[in-house]
Amino acid sequence: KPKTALPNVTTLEEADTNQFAQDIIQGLSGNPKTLSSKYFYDGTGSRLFQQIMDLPEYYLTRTETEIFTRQQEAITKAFCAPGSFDLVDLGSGDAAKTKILLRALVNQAVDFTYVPIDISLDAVQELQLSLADELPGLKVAPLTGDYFEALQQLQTQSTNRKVLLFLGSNIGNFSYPEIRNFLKNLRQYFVAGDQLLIGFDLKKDPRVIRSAYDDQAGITAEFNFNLLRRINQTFNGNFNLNHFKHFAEYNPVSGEMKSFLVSTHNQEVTLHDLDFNFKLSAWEAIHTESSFKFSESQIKELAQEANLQTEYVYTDSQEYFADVLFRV
Ligand code: AVI
Repeated sequence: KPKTALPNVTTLEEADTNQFAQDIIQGLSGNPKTLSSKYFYDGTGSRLFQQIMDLPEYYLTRTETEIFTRQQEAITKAFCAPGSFDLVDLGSGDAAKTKILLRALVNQAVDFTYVPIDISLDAVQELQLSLADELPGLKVAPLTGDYFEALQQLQTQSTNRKVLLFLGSNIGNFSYPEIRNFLKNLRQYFVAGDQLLIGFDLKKDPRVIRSAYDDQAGITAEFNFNLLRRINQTFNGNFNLNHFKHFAEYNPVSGEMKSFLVSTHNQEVTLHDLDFNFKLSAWEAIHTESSFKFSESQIKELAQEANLQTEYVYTDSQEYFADVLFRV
């Protein structure tokens, strides 16, 4: 990808190809085999995810949009303490949901700066253009790259109070130890009075959850396959996509929604540029993603462990999803 940026986008590190290579070799050498879902999001992957968010089965985006649409006043009021603040949006993407809150804040003439942070430079640039068009008065200071590097960068350029958004159940793509670690790391960038609004997908009818990750149109399967396509392209590999099946399984005890690519044949795959080859047995699975679902008590427990105060829990009419506001 070209390393170009709009003049006022601060570019941190490009997705690190060495790290990608290392993670792939490690994941495919292990037992069970794994690939990290953080590598889903190249250009094609991000476009497929946009399509997923519009699928009838994928309730997450719609329910969080409902929360923001119906409760925008309460949510934005809860952000506003005296003085200006930075509204930091981790993994902003196209910010479709955040824009509901941004519009409400702009309409209330609140003094704040919007700081979208995304790993994808393309996404941040597109967002910046669309915001200039849709909310011309808004102050925007985007950052791209790794979340924590971006937060570090933000420390050097602003001393404003922070309200951090981590929406869309992105937190569900972390394991519990990763969530604990993430919240602990975040705390380093906060001072007393800062706030966090985190979107959690809630436990519900297991069938509703499973079909969100195994849609009729097969877009989620494509999204999963795209990871193999990306590896083929990046490292001159020969994954044969016709020799895999997408499979998604939900465990209602652990709340873990797991996605796999299952090998339909005994096969050998070579990633030429990495001088790496490995074998897959027939029906051996590669675990590609976990999307955890939470109960309210699990959320409160995580908050307590991270020493965060739970201020409000906003839910949709079906209680499918919760946006929880925490205070440091
Ligand atoms: C980005 N993340 C919250 C999505 C999820 O629901 O875990 C990614 C996704 N995977 C399959 N469908 C959507």
